[in-house]
Amino acid sequence: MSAPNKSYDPVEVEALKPEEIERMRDEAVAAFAAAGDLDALAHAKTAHTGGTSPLALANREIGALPPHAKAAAGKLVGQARGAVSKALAARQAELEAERDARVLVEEAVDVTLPYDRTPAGARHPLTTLMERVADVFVSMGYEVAEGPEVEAEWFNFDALNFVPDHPARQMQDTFFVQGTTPEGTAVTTGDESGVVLRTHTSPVQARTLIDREPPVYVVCPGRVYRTDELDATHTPVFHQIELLAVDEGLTMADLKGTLDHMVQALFGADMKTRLRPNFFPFTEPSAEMDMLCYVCRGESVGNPDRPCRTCGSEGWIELGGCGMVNPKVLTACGVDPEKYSGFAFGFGIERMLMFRHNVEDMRDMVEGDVRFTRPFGMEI
Ligand code: FA5
Repeated sequence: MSAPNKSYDPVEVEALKPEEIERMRDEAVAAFAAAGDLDALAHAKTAHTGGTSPLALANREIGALPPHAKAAAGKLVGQARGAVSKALAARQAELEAERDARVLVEEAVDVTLPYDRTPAGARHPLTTLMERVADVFVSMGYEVAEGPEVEAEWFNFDALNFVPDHPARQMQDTFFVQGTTPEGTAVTTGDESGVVLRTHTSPVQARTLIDREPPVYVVCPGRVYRTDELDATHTPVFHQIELLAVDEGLTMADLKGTLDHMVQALFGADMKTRLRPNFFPFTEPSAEMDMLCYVCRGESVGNPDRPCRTCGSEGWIELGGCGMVNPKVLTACGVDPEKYSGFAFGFGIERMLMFRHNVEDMRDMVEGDVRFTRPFGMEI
C-alpha cells in the first residue's frame, strides 16, 4: 500500500483511473456471464471479488489517498464493486435455477410407483430344493402324489410289510396319535389308536397303488415325523422325497439309471451313485444309495494330501434307501406281482440340503431366522 501523499493526483494512480475501474468491473461481469456452471462461477467469484482481485486491490489504494480524493475514488470503486456483486448474484440465481431444473428431470422419482412396505423375505431352501428335486422327475413324466401326514398305521407299516411285531417297526421311532372324544377325553392310548404321524413318505406308495392302475410313476415330497431329538444331524420333523415306479419289466437297472439321472441333474454331469445291500421290509432286494461326494468327486480316497471334510475322505455320501418294490406290497395293494414289478427310493431333503449347500447344522433350518434363508435367494 502506498504512503499518504499530500500532492496526490488521482489520475496519476493507475489502478484508480475511472477507465481502469470500469475495465475491472466489465471483466468481472463478463467472467460471471461466461461461467457455464456453479463451479466455474465459484472460480470467477474468487478471481473478481476475492482479497487479491483487481477491485479489492484498487479498494485498498483508496486508503493511501489524501482526504479530498478519497470520496470520489471510494464512490467510483464502490459503484463498480456493487455492480459486480449484483451481476454475481444474478448469475448465481440463474445457474442455481438451471441446476434445480436439471436435477428435477435427471433424478426424478416416480412417486406413483407401488412401494412395498413389508420386506419381501425369501422362500425356505428346503421348499425350494424339494420342488427342484420333484421337477427333475416331473420333467421325466412322473406325477406328484401326496398323502396325509396324520396317517393310518396300516399304510405307514402294515401295507409296507412291517408285520405287527416286526423289529423293523422300531427302526423308525413313531409318534402315535391318541384317540379322543370331540370334548378332548382320551379314548385310546396312543399305540392303540391305529393312527400315527407318518414316519416316512413310503405310505404314499401304498395309497398310490390302491388308487391307480399301473403303470404308475409318481414322486412324493412331504413332511415326516420321528421321535428323534433335535441336533446337528437330526430333527423330529423333516422332509423326504419318495419315488415309485411300477410297470411291466422294471429292473434294478432302471432304478440305478434313474438315481444316476437325478444326481446328475442336481449335482452335475459327472455324478454317479452306488448301491450297498440293506434291508427295508417293503423292498426286496433293498439297498442304501450313496452318491459320489460332490466336493472331492472321490479324489480324496487314498489321497492324504487332499482330505475331504464332507465325505470324511470316503468319496461317497449316503443319500437314502431304495430297492425293488416287495411283491408282498404289490399284492397288499391289489397289483399283480406276476405282471408288474417296480422300484422305489426315498431320502431326506434336510441331509441333501446340508451337503448341497454346506449347511453344517440342521438346527439352522428349523429356527426360522431370515439371516439363514435370505442368502438362498428367491428361486421360483
Ligand atoms: C426310509 O425312511 C425309507 N422309507 C426310504 C425308502 C424309500 C427305502 C423307498 C426304500 C424304498 P430311512 O429311515 O433310512 O429310510 O430314512 C431315509 C432318510 O431320511 C435318511 O437317509 C435321512 O436322510 C433322512 N432322515 C432320517 N431320520 C432323519 C431325521 N431325524 N432328521 C433328518 N433326516 C432324517
